[in-house]
Order: sequence, then structure tokens, then C-alpha cells
Amino acid sequence: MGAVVGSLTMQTKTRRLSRDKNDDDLEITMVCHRPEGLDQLEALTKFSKRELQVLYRGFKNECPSGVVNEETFKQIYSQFFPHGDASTYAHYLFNAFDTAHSGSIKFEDFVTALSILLRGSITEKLEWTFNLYDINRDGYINKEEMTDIVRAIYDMMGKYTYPVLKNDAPKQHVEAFFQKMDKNRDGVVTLDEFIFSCQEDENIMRSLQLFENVI
Ligand SMILES: [Ca+2]
Ligand SMILES: [Ca+2]
Repeated sequence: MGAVVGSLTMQTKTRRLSRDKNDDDLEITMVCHRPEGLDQLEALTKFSKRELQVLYRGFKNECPSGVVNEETFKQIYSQFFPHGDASTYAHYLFNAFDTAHSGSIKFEDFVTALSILLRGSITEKLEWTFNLYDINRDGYINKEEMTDIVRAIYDMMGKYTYPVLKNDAPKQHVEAFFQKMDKNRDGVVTLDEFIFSCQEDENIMRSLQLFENVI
């Protein structure tokens, strides 16, 4: 479980750092063109205007149209996992970012999620992660959903990360997850069970806190 949340956080960090490298001179343009949006975003997120400008520059660099569709998202995301197949996990992530189910991620969606993942409270981060795992968004994580997520993460990491991975490893991972999280043994994990169990787990808590000071 720690690995699941940890890998998500790690990917976010990788993504963020890559954006930073080529952000310099578009900020003024953005201030001129989108001052109202910037104010709103500053209120919505835990980023300063300056940080939002830098993030926006990076976002527009990769997505000049201002929105990311799923295909583009998968292409960008997959670059960070050259040894694995990240497309399925990217699909789930895309849906978690695309909160309005619009089929595209706008800059607002992107920075809202990033704000939670990097600067949100523990509860906010866990809620976000829960929503990522709750694939059909019915308010519960069932074993099928968890199996799909775990398999997607294993695929993404690729055979070089897990050279001796056995075929039933994802199943064991899911069983361990449910053993730990499904407190009332009804076969599904609720948000309350998820938050409670994660807070008991030192590894998960560490991985959630690890990147708070990155930006
Ligand atoms: Ca569900
Ligand atoms: Ca339960």
C-alpha cells in the first residue's frame, strides 16, 4: 500500500521538477492576459501567483492548446516510465485529474490536483488518492478496483523494477490491502476506513509527507 501511494507521489514530483527547468519568461505575458484567472487560482490553491505563473508556463509549453486530452496525457506521462507500460495507470490518473469528466484536463484541474498532492493536508491527499482508486466513483474501493490499480502500477514500473515478480503478486498486494483497510470486513473500503488505515501506516504517511517542501 505504501508503494502504491508512494509511487503516485513520486511521479507527481518527477513531473513537477521536469516542468521547472524551462520556465522563465512567459510570466509577464500571462499576467497581462489572465489576471482574473490568476486571482481565482490563487484563492483555489495553495500556490502563490508567481508559482502559478511558472506552472502555467510549463503547462502551455507542453500543451499549447491549454487543455490536455487523455492521449496527450498518456504520452507525456509515459515518458517517465520508459521500462514499463504506464498507459493504464495514466488513464486512472487522468480521470482523477479530470474531476468534471470533461475528457480534458485544463490548467485549473492540473494545479488544483497538484496543490492537494504537494501542499494539501494529509486528509486532502488521502481523499484525492481514494478517489483515484475508486474507479467507478461509487464511494467504495472494491477488490476489483484495487486489483486494476495495482496491476496498472506493476505494468508501469515494468519488469526491470520487479525482475522476480510473480504473476500472483498483485493479488497478494490487494489481499494485504484489504486485510489492513477493510475494518468491518464487508468487502469494500470506505473513505473513512481508507483514511483511518493510512494514518496508522508509517510508510504511507512518510510517502505522503515527503514532497511537501519541494516547491
Ligand atoms: Ca468503487
Ligand atoms: Ca469496509
